[in-house]
Amino acid sequence: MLDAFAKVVAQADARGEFLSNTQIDALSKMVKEGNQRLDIVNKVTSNASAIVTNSARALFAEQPQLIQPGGNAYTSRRMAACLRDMEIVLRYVSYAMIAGDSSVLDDRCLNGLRETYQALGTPGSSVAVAIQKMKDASVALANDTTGTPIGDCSSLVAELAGYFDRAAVSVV
Ligand code: PEB
Repeated sequence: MLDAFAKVVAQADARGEFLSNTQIDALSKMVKEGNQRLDIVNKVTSNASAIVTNSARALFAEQPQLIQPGGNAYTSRRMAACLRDMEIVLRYVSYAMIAGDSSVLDDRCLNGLRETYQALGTPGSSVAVAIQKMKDASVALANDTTGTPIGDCSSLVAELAGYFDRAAVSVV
């Protein structure tokens, strides 16, 4: 598991070189935006339960067959597994966001997930829709400047969206 700093060190060390100016500039930008990054992670983290529940509700409204007899979220056991899976993905996205690097998400959550869903007979495409809904909710929260100083968070929001996209693509 790497963060943005460890990643750059690993890359430079693999070449036996000092950090490049480009690498230092990118890290410098990351430090400057540190408080905004923390705010975004805090918003996602403190609203995790609402993000998961609302996204699940929206998924089941669009794909009601999932909660009908024979559906992949039918019976409270499967429903619980589904909500838990969504929460796990959101949690790892929040870790990637704080680290500024996707490796924790890739290695500990997404690696092998598509195959797991295939083996379980759980529709990966529906999981991807659930993840996209969590992305929309999280991006909306990150863009909501109520009560916070207005600054340009667009690159951080794009980074956040990118982690969700990465997760969604990996299960289809
Ligand atoms: C991944 N999900 C399930 C299982 C595993 C995961 C390993 C099988 C074991 C179990 O049930 O606990 N676990 C999960 C994950 C990590 C992990 C992401 C990462 C570290 O360790 N059902 C639906 C929706 C979708 C869903 C489409 C959006 O209708 C999910 C939620 N996951 C779902 C369901 C099961 C499951 C298991 C229903 C239970 C499947 C079954 O037993 O029939």
